[in-house]
Amino acid sequence: MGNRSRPRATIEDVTEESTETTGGPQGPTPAQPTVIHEGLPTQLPDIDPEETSEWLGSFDAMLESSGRERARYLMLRLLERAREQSVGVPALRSTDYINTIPSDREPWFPGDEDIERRIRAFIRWNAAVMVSSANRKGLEVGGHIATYQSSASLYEVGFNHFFRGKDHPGGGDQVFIQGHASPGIYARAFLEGRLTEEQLFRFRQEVQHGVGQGISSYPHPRLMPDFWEFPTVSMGLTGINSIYQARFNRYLQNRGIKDTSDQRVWAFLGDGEMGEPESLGAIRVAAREELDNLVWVVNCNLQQLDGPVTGNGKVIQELESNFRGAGWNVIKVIWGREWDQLLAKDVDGVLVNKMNSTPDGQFQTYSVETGAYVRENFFGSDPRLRKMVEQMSDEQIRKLPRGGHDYRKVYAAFDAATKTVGQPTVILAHTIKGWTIDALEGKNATHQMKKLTMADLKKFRDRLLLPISDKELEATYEQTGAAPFFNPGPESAEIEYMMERRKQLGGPLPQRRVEFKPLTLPGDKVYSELKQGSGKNKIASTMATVRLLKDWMRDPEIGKRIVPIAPDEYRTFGMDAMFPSAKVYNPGGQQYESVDRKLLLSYKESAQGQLLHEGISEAGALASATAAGTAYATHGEPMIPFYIFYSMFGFQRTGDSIWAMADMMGRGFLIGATAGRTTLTGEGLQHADGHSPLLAATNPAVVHYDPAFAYEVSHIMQSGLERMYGTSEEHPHGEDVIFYLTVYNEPVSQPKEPEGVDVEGILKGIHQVSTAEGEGPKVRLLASGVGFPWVEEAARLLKEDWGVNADTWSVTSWNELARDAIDAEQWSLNHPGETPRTPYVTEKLSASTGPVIAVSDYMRAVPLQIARWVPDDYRVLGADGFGFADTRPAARRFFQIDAQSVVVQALQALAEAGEIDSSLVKKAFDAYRIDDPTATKGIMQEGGDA
Ligand SMILES: Cc1ncc(C[n+]2csc(CCOP(=O)(O)OP(=O)(O)O)c2C)c(N)n1
Ligand SMILES: [Mg+2]
Repeated sequence: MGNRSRPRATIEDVTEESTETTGGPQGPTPAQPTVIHEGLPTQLPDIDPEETSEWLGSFDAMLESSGRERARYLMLRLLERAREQSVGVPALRSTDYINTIPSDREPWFPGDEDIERRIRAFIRWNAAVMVSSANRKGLEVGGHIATYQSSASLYEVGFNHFFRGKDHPGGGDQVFIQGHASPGIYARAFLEGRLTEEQLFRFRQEVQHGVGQGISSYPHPRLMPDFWEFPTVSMGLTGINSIYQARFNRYLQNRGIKDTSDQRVWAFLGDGEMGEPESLGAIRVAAREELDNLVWVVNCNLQQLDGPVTGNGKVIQELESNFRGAGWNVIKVIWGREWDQLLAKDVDGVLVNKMNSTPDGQFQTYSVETGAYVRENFFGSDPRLRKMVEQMSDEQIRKLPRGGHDYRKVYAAFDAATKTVGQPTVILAHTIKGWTIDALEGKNATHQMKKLTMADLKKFRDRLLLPISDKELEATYEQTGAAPFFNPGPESAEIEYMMERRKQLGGPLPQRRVEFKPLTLPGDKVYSELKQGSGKNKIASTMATVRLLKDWMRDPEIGKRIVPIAPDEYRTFGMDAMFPSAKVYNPGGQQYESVDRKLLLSYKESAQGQLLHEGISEAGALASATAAGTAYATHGEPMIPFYIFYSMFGFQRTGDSIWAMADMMGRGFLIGATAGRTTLTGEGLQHADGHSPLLAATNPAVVHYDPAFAYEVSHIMQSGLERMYGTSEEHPHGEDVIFYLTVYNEPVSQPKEPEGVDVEGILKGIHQVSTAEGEGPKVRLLASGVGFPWVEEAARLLKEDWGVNADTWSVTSWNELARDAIDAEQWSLNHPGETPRTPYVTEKLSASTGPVIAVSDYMRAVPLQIARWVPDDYRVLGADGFGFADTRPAARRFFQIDAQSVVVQALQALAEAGEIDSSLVKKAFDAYRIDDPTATKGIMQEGGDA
């Protein structure tokens, strides 16, 4: 012990050394033992100090006589024994840098290892040749060779022994394939006869041979809808999406919609990719919900794009502690079988210690160096290590393989993963990037290498033992600029074997299948309530939307297919009324008495619950929406996500996930509630959404609406259901779009639906609400969403105060109007000599005259999208800039989007057109003080909080 006389550490000298001593003997007195670092506290009173002291004494004696290695071994054995005897001790956060499954516990390997090696060699070759050919002179469309070469064994064990195809009686597995590994997946599909040689030659050429005739760079269901199921190349999304996919499978099971009990989700990720917050951010959800239907395989080639993932550290160890801490089953596959004999000789742990203490950056260097270098540097540091390899040649040392390339070790890991109950599993596989291609292996620049020279190809062929002659290689290279593909033909033993394996496992993979199930959609009756208006009351469009949702949920056909999703805001959106009936989904049910159990609307969780209450994770909620919105394809069960969120935290926060959902051809409703830059007044800058429609406009699958009235909401929601879940001549299986509605929490008077309302206009994006009557100058006022009452008020002021007549129009979708106009122009471009097609907005506005003033609670760029096609003077007001907290009138005056600002803008347009005297503009400006927000002090508002 000692060291008690050492002075207390001051802040300045709290170095690693001093912290170590303060936590040790200097710290708590012996009567209060230290708390085990991150483990269970040992603060229970010592009931037998004598016995304790004997144990400690024996430990000290053993340490003295046998040394630290032996002491460590015994401690670990004790921990293991304690666990065997069900004594609760904290788990270790990480284990030694060796395989989790010792060689004597590896299962019997049921395959033909030799034939599977040959299959792997063919696939490796074709994958590399495909990428290399796509980079021949004059084409150079890129691609990645090295990722698949590092992970071929991982995939092939899966394909030959584990992944279940769509025809499996259990429904098949769902496999997320690492984006950059796609060449290997195409190469396998080629051998299986699913892709032709011609298609391989068209890798990354998706239009020049005819649209859809090439094959896509990465997994993109939208581009190859019969092939890919899950888009993965935006790093990180595989992590979160696969977790929520596995969870959603359980949801379908628990709710009695589909038996998914025999379906597994596999996700392949890169070790660099684990740096994305979306990769690790949701792992505790998987553990909490005991998703033993989920297996992750992290391909730890220690390299990302430009260099090592953690040169100074050990990424596998770091990940192990993360996953263990989160409650996952972790299986490390670090070393190939050739190391087993060395480890068996490692009686004093010196080899394990060397493995534990060698940083990843150094392992990278060993992977490219000679055997002599490894002997000198890895084994040379200790005479015991040196001795261990003295019988081995340099070549044998150089070839000591990593576990991720050892087929049997990988098989053992997959086998253990599929037998694990109650926990998700992560397999951390140690590999070399570019393995088997000498020119690429382990080099920092490997990721970017896209082309192999003749010399590289020959070496690669030799290493794979492929029967391709130099002559054939050179002749084809000469002819096509690329090496020949290799396919021994369907009658060869290898292809027969692989086909048979797939047949046993339920058919080929990946595969996307849409077995369309038509739904009987609710009739008009369910929509009638919203069309009645709110009478004397005011209701916000959020409430109107939620009301319709509740009615949908009562529908006998579609009711159970609706998947309401919210991060943490059901109450905010008035949806807590659903708690008692629909209940919050929790596979564990509710094991506590709810604090509000005596209330009518108490919080209620159930394994059969319908509501997904995600906790504060928009990324998780969106991943749920994705799993639900693609269930029509991934499960043959159309499910209808209704994901409601603060609009500011939708497209801005999770836009990339929405993009992936669109790639997957997901469908459903995204409801951006509390929308607008000035409507959620109290919450301020970070909450004030003045631009989500613009972000939504960038996603071609997203149909955005900004309804003003409840009756518009009802038509829009009905149309969404019909377009996405109904059938039409053009889209017999429904349309692959996502509906995005921005709705508000400002209570407004909801008018009854006018007789003969222009439904087509509502759905296409614009309809006229009122028509100016009487003589005098005329303007047209356009507004969307919560902005409509401002133009209604402006029309009144214009008439009463300034003698100007104004038509009012509700623009339900600026985005759709702009898209239609762009389509029209493109059509015209493609039909030279024919009468140009008139955009819908132009057609609508051509029937009347007068300057057009547009306003919304968004930045000007939103209404400006249609500027080119408005057939008159067009002026736009908008809430550009950052939001802030104040009352709505103050905020709207600040941004100059309120009724008075609209009036002044309208008068200015008329004055410039010579329709009115320009002095009126100044008069109005002075009267309203539209440049002065203080003029709105004291104006009342209702319900401004979220
Ligand atoms: C979100 C995102 N950021 C950046 C990239 C560009 N990128 C492509 S591959 C890659 C490195 C991948 O490294 P790792 O995950 O370790 O994969 P592997 O080594 O298996 O190829 C990067 C940064 C991307 N695809 N997605
Ligand atoms: Mg990597």
